[in-house]
Amino acid sequence: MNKGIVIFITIFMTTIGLQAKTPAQKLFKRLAKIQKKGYMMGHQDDPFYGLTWEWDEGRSDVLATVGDYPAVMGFDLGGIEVGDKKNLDSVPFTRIRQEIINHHERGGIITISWHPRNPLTGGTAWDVSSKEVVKSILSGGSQYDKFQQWMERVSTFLLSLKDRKDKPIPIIFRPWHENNGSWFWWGQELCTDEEFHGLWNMLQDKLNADGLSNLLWSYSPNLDGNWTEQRFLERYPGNDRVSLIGEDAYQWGTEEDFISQATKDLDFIGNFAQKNCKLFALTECGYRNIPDATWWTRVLKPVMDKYRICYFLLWRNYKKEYFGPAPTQEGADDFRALYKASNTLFLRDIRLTK
Ligand code: BMA
Repeated sequence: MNKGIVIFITIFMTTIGLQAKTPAQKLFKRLAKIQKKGYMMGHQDDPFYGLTWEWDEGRSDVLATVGDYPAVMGFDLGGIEVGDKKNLDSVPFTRIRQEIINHHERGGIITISWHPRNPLTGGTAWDVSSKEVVKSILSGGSQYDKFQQWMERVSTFLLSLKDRKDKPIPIIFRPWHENNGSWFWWGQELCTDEEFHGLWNMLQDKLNADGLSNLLWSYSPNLDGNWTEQRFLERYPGNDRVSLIGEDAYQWGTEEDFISQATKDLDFIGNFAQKNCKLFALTECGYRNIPDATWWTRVLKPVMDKYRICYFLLWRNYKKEYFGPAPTQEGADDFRALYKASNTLFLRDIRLTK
């Protein structure tokens, strides 16, 4: 073919590609816009239960504390793979679907994680008794067929997430998270780099093939404190497979350790994300049961203020172990101060940003 025609066709196809935006591409644009104003507050399982209630409709500990919903809500699909009606934290999948639709309709953003059971042993996602699990579900492995069915069930649920006009709801999808730790069957010591890439690609290729154009893929290792580019790249799925890079960063030990590790990691990931045109977020964070009533504005906020993250997601408010605010919790006033800051974004701050 004539070279001129080839160039013309290439430009034409690229232009069409840019115009024909998928829901995931639109979400990317929206997040990039929001990120310029500040960072969003997110909460896992927010509309299902809180410190003093469970299963009521329309309630939220964040709403009760500050008068607005979180901008981002997180949901987990653990259990769907085996056909359970409720997820690993006893939330019915029908209710999860309904609250995803509710939050989308009110202008909020949704992120989904998945803690699948261990396909080789039948244990939980935290069953690390065998190092053969990832290998067993890849092509040629003994659990290959079973895992194909597990992915099919995830796909069916994701395909059912439609708005009132029957359009797919955009989702930040965050599988195989905290993979640099070794507490999940897909963790660092539980599979080789090659196996991890095989696992990521198998799920992503399957969901893409099923037409899920509404998934914005998030790669989220855990707080590390020792990233080098070389180490990070060993398991990074690749620029063509990831749109958002996040980190799950909790304070488990001292405040000094948390601040120094988080700062080191966010310096690295922030830089890497910017160089590679990726969004960047604290995809999970918190301080279990918030034993320090000033933690929000004294420890967490100064760390987050240094970076262009687009959101932080606090983990769920389960009575025995909670990470978000609640009106009855000692840190509630301090969380209200965090809410009032001009760079922290809740639902009302983002719902009109398209
Ligand atoms: C963990 C804990 C567990 C929960 C899991 C998945 O961090 O909160 O209780 O089952 O997340 O949500």
